[in-house]
Amino acid sequence: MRKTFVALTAMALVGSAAMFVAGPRLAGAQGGGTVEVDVKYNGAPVVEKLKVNKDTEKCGTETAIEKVVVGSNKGLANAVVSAPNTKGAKPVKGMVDQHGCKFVPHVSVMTPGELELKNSDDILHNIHTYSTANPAINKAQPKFKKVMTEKFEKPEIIKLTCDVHSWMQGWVAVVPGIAAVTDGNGVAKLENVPAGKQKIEVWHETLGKQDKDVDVKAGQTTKVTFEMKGK
Ligand SMILES: [Cu+2]
Repeated sequence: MRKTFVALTAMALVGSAAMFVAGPRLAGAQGGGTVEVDVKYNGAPVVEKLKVNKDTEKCGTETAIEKVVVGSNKGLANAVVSAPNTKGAKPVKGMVDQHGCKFVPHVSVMTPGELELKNSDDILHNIHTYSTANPAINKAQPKFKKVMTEKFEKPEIIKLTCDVHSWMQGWVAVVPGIAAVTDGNGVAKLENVPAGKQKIEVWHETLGKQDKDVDVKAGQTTKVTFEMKGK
């Protein structure tokens, strides 16, 4: 009975997602532009190294907690870039793997809906979120459970931790608009952003938040640079 219900729900979700994608994509192709966001940080990288003494065959004996990752040309990695007020963003399912006793990717974005949490480590993990707008999750994921699906319906930046491995930390940004995460060079591209004045927001786990208004032009790439300040 439960299986049937899950299958029907899944079909309904796939169906509505497909319809949802078709509409805005057409609109975007006609009236959208690209916003290329450069996030810079003038300070030093912050990486904390820790000795590990648990599940070392999967986790290794040392781990690095990368709080501030700075690449070439002072580019800041792992920053969430978004146009939070854009309507009809293409649905993006959340996807995070627990691999080598780390959340991979360390920072990711999703539209409100489902997060797929993988466990490719073959050991027990226990996801623990500090969400407040969404129900908090504190759930064991034994080694045989390769995938767990959770729901985050409300916009929020959620911290992920693991109660088995205290050093594990990750972030999932639930954003209703168009969003992306900066790469190793501090660059992220927002595609199909509706033309006109749009608020562009940047968030980083230790360097905080900034926003700027950008004039987006249809069929063109608009560049915007943010300088994050140390705390
Ligand atoms: Cu874990």
